[in-house]
Amino acid sequence: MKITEAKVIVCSPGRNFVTLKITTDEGVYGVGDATLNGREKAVVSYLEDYLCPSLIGRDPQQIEDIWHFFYRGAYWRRGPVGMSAIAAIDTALWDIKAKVANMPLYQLLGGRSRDRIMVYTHANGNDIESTLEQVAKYVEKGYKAVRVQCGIPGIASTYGVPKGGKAYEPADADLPSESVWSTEKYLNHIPKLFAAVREQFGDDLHLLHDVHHRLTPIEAARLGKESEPFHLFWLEDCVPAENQEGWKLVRQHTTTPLAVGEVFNSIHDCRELIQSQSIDYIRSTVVHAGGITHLRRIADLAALYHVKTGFHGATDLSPICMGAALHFDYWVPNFGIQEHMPHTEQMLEVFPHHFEFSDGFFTPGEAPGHGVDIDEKLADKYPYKRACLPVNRLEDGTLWHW
Ligand code: KDG
Ligand code: MG
Repeated sequence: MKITEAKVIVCSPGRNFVTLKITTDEGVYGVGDATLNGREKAVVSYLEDYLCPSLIGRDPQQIEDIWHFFYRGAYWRRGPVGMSAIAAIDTALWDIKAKVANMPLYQLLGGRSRDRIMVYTHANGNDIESTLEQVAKYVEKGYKAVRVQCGIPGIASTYGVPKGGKAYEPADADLPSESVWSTEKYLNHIPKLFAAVREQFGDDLHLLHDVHHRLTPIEAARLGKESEPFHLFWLEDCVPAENQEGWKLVRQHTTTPLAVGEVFNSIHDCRELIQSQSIDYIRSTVVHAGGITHLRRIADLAALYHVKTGFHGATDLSPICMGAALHFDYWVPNFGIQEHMPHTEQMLEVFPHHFEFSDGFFTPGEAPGHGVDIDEKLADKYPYKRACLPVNRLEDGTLWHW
């Protein structure tokens, strides 16, 4: 079997997605997600100008060798652009292998380790009251786990909270929009949200929160400590993680479980965090962390240190990433939870899929491969439109982490 075509498809059914389709001389094809929110075209160029030409004529069954050809062979290693491109190739190749084997991908990985996959979704509101209404809506839909974010008094807008009643979309402008951040106001307010959720919904609902990289380790330690009475499932990205040592400080001060990794693209980004047992959940997912092949290495390392998976699943990862992640979740022994920020009907129409949601849980479906395809004709109707992520400044104008 030989690869005859590797085509990059860019579309924007409500938001931008980059998809790689690899076709073989036997007619079997596979698809992979290559979307890097706000930097989509950089991955398109990396694939089209450098990687795709080298794929033609190769045996698509040699997934491991192809992975190393593009990782070691590039000389320049790691980084979100390169690793997202490699991930797309890897995902498409696993899709092909599973289709050739006539098996759903999870069977090829080793079979399922659970009956269904617990997901969490996002409840967001301008204030505590409207956030509680959202939580109630998702509990009603069957979700067992909900991430809560709310507006902070005195701050005009904040991460995770939509403007004007629309669905939350972070890449909101042609050029980066600017928001203002106050750590003090946030720290004084956010524990009140957790208290209100527990008060109204009791102890059984799994409660999550995303700090989105905005605190220093000692500030995160304070939030972790103050959150302890509300038994969070996790506190996510409480500090930026380039300095992996910083997390040890947070860890020493709190028993609140910690999650990190949606911006990681390599096992080396989380090696120290995992080995020092500074975290509880690793969030790197298929599209940004080198595909199934590399994510498997991360999950296996994590398992040795009691760290579970909790893959990133925002809407800027395409339904293809979601499908592949769900197969991985079905198999991976140290599964924790899967994020689910629902795609719109318009997006789901472009990506026909087999995964199913019921009562707070997903199953990946039994179709051969990862079970997600792209309708190219429909995709063509939605041309790319540049959309950038915002930047964040402190109240005195200093550029901060968004
Ligand atoms: O593109 C950035 C988003 O994927 C990110 O802001 C979402 O933090 C996020 C999450 O936890 O889903
Ligand atoms: Mg996050």
